[in-house]
Amino acid sequence: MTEIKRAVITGITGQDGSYLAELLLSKGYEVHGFIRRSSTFNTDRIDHIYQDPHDEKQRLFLHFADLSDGSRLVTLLSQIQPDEVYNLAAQSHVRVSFDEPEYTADTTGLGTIRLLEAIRSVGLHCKFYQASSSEMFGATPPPQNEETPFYPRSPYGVAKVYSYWITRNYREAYGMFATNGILFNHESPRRGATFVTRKITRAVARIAAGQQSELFMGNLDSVRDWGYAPEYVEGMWRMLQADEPQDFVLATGAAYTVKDFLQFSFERVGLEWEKYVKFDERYLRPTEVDSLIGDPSKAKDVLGWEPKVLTPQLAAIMVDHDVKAIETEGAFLVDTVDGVDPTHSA
Ligand code: NDP
Ligand code: GDR
Repeated sequence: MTEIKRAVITGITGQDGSYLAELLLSKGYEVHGFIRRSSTFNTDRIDHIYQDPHDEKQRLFLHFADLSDGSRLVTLLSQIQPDEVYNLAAQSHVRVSFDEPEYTADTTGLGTIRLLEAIRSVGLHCKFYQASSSEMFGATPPPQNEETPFYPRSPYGVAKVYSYWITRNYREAYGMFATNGILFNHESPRRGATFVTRKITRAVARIAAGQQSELFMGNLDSVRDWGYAPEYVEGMWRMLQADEPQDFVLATGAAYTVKDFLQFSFERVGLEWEKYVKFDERYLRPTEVDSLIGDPSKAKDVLGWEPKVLTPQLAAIMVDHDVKAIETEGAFLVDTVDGVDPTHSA
């Protein structure tokens, strides 16, 4: 009988964590998700895969653990004895990282060292995946690949650079199978509502339904390389199945502006974006990342990973989902006055 593989996912309640949990369960893994305690339910994205603890065949287990709490990480890892650890938890919003720089450094940066130290001190021989980001390239012009120098432009980007290097350091110092996936923007119907793509597609659905008349946005000229999240979590898994621990860029290689994404999304419901979108400087960042376009050649050559969904199709998938959600729910279940975040900064 083959041993069941055991994986830990931090950030399992996030966009990527939920898709990765589905993928690993479909591959027969036992999955342990770390979630943080909240006064409201934060498990919406994984409720559909929740398994009753009374079920003898249960393979999804949830544990309270915050990346700010190192001793808890030690306790859980020594109990679980995982084969693979995916570190996806982070304060992941770039604009918010300017409001909360210290908290972002603590979770997005120091959280990684707490997890790596927990693995080392427990003496685990597990593989480790770090959710690194194209935001680390920041002001360095595209195309960006594994050799491109970092020039982060936000407290978030700086914290991710720390996590990138500490992951490499543990690989080199202790021989750990520790890998950085340097992922460019990837989106889906599960994308958080304050990231630009989902903010747009939710607004499009609301405008089409007559529930909203304006959409306030920041810089429409930035260039991004938007891929489809379910394909990117497959890439994460492949990185941990490689012969050696290495760092990989995952991207589509195609470039679009925020304006392009607006156009694809509004066109999907037969509307012109220019009639609805208004500028609001609150959505600008003190320093912007102008252009991120990834070169995923290494992932293709070594891992056989290739993205299929490109940005125009991605916008269609997300708009269709949000239009349907409004038709079935009447309105989005969680909503604020104009469909954006309550602080009006993200
Ligand atoms: P999300 O913001 O959707 O999810 C982040 C997850 O981290 C959530 O589960 C959140 O919990 C959890 N979390 C936040 N703070 C803590 C903490 N202090 N302790 C424990 N858990 C915490 O991000 P994505 O799924 O989009 O991204 C996954 C990872 O990949 C992140 O690290 C992100 O920075 C990185 N990344 C993302 C890219 C993208 O385009 N999506 C591109 C490159 C990197 P809760 O649900 O309670 O908020
Ligand atoms: P990003 O994603 O900063 O690239 O980080 P986001 O969707 O927030 O912004 C993309 C670009 O759109 C511009 N923009 C706006 N952004 C938001 N959120 N709201 C607006 O109203 C708005 N108007 C214009 C931004 O200025 C920016 O240029 C994401 C996160 O998932 C990170 O965790 C991840 O590491 C990177 O992608 C890769």
